[in-house]
Amino acid sequence: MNERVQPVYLEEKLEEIRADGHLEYRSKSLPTWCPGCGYFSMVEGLTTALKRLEIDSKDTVVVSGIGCASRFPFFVNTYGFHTLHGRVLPVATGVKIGNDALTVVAVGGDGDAFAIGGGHIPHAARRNVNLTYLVFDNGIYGLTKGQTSPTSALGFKTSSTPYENRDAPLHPLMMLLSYGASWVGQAYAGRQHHLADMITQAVSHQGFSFLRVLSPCVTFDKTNNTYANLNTTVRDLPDDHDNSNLMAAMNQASRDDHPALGLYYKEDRETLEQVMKATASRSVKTGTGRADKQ
Ligand SMILES: Cc1ncc(C[n+]2csc(CCOP(=O)(O)OP(=O)(O)O)c2C)c(N)n1
Ligand code: SF4
Ligand SMILES: [Mg+2]
Repeated sequence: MNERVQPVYLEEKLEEIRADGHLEYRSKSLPTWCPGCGYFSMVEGLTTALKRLEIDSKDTVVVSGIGCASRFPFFVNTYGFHTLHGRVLPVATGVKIGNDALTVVAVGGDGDAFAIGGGHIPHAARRNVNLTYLVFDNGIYGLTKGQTSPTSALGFKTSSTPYENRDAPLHPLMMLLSYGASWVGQAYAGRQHHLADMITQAVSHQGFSFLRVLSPCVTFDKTNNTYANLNTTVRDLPDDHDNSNLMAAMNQASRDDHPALGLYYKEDRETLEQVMKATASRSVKTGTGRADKQ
């Protein structure tokens, strides 16, 4: 006979949630996302990661673009910057260059990242700016009521493609790997503990870390990136995946029929801030750049 399921009492659950202290990273504003939106997991994931890494709120800046995903800074108790559509990375890069003691987390949706903001990603990646970029990929424009995005599936019927989407989707992981991102991973809003682990790793990485988070838009997508579909299609990266091997990472990233979760690729190399400091100290030593030497 099946054991009876024991009830979970609200007070006990609240005590459990409060116990590890990550709630101190939540702001006083309740998220305004639709009930069931995958984005709630990201708030849980980032606050858990900051607590685990013992990074002070006052030393953290969360920068976002525009979109449902980009409302994120309002819901965390850190410094925040809600910028313009597609401009999250230039602003986040500026914040990091201005004060490299800060932990900088850039956040946005798939439209913000790969449509209007697509031109900025390769440069942040190749320069290895020491920040984390979390892209919440729901394959749709949520905020503007459900148009196709650059990651929408072929055949997807949306408000901008009432017959069907005929534009082939981009491959975000393949793009980031070829752009030279030094940390590339994938997570899923429906696997919250794994998501928190991945955000923790991404934030700890010294260099440009890119985490794509697959996330259902429960309001405007009833057919594609639903929890029911993603629960059956996502898989883990194979145990023997070598995340120092770029070709192995690309091989896994190209298989988007069953998207794999985990760390695809990681490499340690000089960050933009290190390059800039080295260049500045060379300039001081050689005197180049001084008006009296020109
Ligand atoms: C310059 C500019 N162009 C267009 C818009 C309208 N707009 C706001 S959010 C958005 C797309 C949002 O989609 P995504 O980035 O995927 O975020 P989501 O809402 O799905 O989280 C668009 C086109 C805008 N705000 N500014
Ligand atoms: S419209 Fe979609 S992406 Fe936006 S909050 Fe609602 S469920 Fe989330
Ligand atoms: Mg989107």
